[in-house]
Amino acid sequence: MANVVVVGAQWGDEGKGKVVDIYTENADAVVRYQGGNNAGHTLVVDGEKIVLHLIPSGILHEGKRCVIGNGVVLDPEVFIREITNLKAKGKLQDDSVLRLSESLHIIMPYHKRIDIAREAKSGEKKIGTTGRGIGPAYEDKIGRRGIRLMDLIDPDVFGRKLKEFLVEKNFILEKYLGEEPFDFEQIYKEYCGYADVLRKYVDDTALQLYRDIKAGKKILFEGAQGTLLDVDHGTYPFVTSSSTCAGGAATGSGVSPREIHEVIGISKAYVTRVGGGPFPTELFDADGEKIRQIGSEFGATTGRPRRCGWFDSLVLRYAVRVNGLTGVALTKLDVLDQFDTIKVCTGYSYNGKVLDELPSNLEVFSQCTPVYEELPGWNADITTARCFADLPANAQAYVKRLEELIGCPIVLVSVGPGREATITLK
Ligand code: 2SA
Ligand code: GDP
Ligand code: MG
Repeated sequence: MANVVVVGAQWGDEGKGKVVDIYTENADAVVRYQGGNNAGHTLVVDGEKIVLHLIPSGILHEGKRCVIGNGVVLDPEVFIREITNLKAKGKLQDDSVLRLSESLHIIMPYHKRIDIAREAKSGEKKIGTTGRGIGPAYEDKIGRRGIRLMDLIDPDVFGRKLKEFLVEKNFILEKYLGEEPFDFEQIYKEYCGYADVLRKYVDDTALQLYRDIKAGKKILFEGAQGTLLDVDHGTYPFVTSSSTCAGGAATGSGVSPREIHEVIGISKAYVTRVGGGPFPTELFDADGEKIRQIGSEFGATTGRPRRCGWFDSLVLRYAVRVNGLTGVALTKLDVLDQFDTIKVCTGYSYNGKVLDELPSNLEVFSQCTPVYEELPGWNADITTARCFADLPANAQAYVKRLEELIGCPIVLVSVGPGREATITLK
């Protein structure tokens, strides 16, 4: 009966795509509830790699409904490219499985231009966004000047709203950011073309999900980015502009919080972050580079190198708390196969004191330095392990120690990018 939310427990790219693909086996519908094509969720099935940006990671399972909820901001051009690519690979043969909330907000060309121009203007203080227009699109949503999918597919409403909103956007672009303004006719024509493709996917998805739940169907919610990128609970302002935590699953889909039964946090066996902002366990030495190379730590959307560091148990404890995690899936354990010693952060040193909880003040957080515990590595290839007993003793001890430190059961261990490289524990 469980409806499950999968969330990133760190700063994103924990391997949510892989885990959602696996969990889809036991679900009837998979729902993206926030973010947009800033996300890059990688699936490796039968050796074939697929990176999804908008479409839920359940799409490779035939017959499972894939829903893009009201909390997502959708770039129609990217969505159309993604469905075209999937169809070319022989997937998504039945369009009726893919449903778009009529209430989701549309990313417009001016959102992307503003995102990129603002970052360029911010110099040292830039967030390190993906440049996909995510922040500006959410600003317009909250500012009540967004264009929703239901507006886009009605040419009259779309034309009226676009004309009205473009006045302010062009003013900001020209006068404040020194950028080229947009031409109404050009956007209108281009986006009406997208609307014609999108129309058949549009639905009242909140109602559909309500009916599914009443009929006893199981829903899997797929979070994007991670807990510390949440606009409320993350390392603000170095965050994305949506509610990445488990609470976002309810508001971003229209499903009641009473219908959510489990929350699984996905965590790497170390930490990565892409973009700016504090990261206490970040490594600037050969170990960091080794993790980046072995773990192929490069952005799945932008290709940017990810910052790498040791496992931080304060981050995980925080994720357990703000998401109410019922379990943790620990990924990329195999990336640590070739280390003699592995460090784990157990506290932060700040102003002569040791903190054991993540400070909410960014000024404090930026000045925290990690207190480490050292564990022996296992120096063995674990990629073929398929049950816990297959892991070398030191790898087992590492997993057990993390479980103890974070205070939440580790329910899955991933030892490679492929679907098969997975150990289920509970
Ligand atoms: P944005 O574009 O406004 O959401 O950026 C704001 C911050 O959120 C971070 N962010 C991400 N962090 C990790 N992974 C993301 N997806 C891609 C991936 C990232 C990529 O899967 O690798 O390819 O670069 C993602 N999306 C947003 C971002 O770095 C900013 O810190
Ligand atoms: P997501 O955004 O959380 O879905 O994660 P990404 O797809 O951005 O990044 C995770 C990367 O790690 C992808 O390239 C995955 O194929 C890969 N991956 C996932 N789990 C494992 C694992 O256990 N071991 C290794 N080596 N790679 C993994
Ligand atoms: Mg990613």
